[in-house]
Amino acid sequence: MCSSLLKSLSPQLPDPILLHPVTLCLPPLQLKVGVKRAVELKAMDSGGTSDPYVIVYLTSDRRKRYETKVYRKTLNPIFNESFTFQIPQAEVSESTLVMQIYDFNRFSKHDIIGEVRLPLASVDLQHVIEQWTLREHLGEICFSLRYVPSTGKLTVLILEARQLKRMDSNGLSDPFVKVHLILNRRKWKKKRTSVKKNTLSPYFNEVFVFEVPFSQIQNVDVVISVWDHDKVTKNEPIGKLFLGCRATGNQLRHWSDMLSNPRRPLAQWHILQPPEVVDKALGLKSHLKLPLPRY
Ligand SMILES: [Ca+2]
Ligand SMILES: [Ca+2]
Repeated sequence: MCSSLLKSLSPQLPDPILLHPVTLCLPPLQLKVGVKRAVELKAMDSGGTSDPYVIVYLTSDRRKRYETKVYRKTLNPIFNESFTFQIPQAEVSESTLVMQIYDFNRFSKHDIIGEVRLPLASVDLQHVIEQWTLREHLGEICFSLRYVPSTGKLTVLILEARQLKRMDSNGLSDPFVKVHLILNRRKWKKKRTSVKKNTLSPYFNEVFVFEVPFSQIQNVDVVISVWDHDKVTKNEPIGKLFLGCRATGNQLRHWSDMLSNPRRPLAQWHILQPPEVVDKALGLKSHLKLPLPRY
C-alpha cells in the first residue's frame, strides 16, 4: 500500500526507459532446479513407509509443472532429477519456487507430505544454491476481506480450507477457524466459526464484522488460525497466518489490496504457517501485569 501511494506521488521521470523497464525485452531467465533427495520423510502408509514423488512449479506460472518419478516404499528417496524453467526477468522478483512432496496411492488421493518454498527474490540466482528444507504442509485457507473506511467496518468472510493436516487417529480433523484482531500488539477482539467434523477440506462461509476506526487500521493485525476440535483433549492449532501493515508476502498484498479497494470484498487463498512461527513474528505483548517490586 505504502509503495503504491509513493508511486502516485512521485514526479514524472523524463527517461522513458526508467518508466517502462518491461519494454526493454530482456531474454527470459533460465532456472534449473535439481531435486536431489529427501531423508526421513513422514510415513503416510499403513506399512510405515511412503511412496514419494515431487512436484515442482513457479508461482508465476502454475500451469507449468514438473513431476519426478514415484519411489515406492521408502522414506529416503534419491530423486536426482532436474527441470528447467523459463521465466521472464520482470517476473523473477515476484515468483516463488515451490517443491511439494506427495505420497502416491494407487487407489486413493495422493497425500501431501511437505513442501519447500523459495522466493526467487531471496536468492542469488547467479550461483548454484543447495538447500535442505522441508516444511510440513499444514493446509491452505481462503477468505475475503473488505474494509469500509467511512463506517470503520472490517468484514472477514471465512470461505473454505483445503489439504489440512490430519490431526486425529482416523486420518481426519475437525477444523474450525478463529479470527483475532490485534491492536498495538495486544489481543483486542476475537470470533470463531463453527466446527466442521471429520474433514480436511471444510467449507465455512461464515462472516465476521469488526469495528475498526480508520485511525486504527494501520495498527491492526488480523490473525487467522485453523484449529482441530477435540472432545476429550484440548483443541490443537493446525496453522496460522496474519495480515496487516507488518505482514509480508501474500498476506501483505491481500491487506494492501483491501485498503486500496475500499468497500470491495477481495478473496484469496493463503498457506497456513506453523503457529509458533506466526506468534514469534507477531511479538505479542503479554496480558500479564507483573507486580512492581516494593522497597
Ligand atoms: Ca502411498
Ligand atoms: Ca479432532
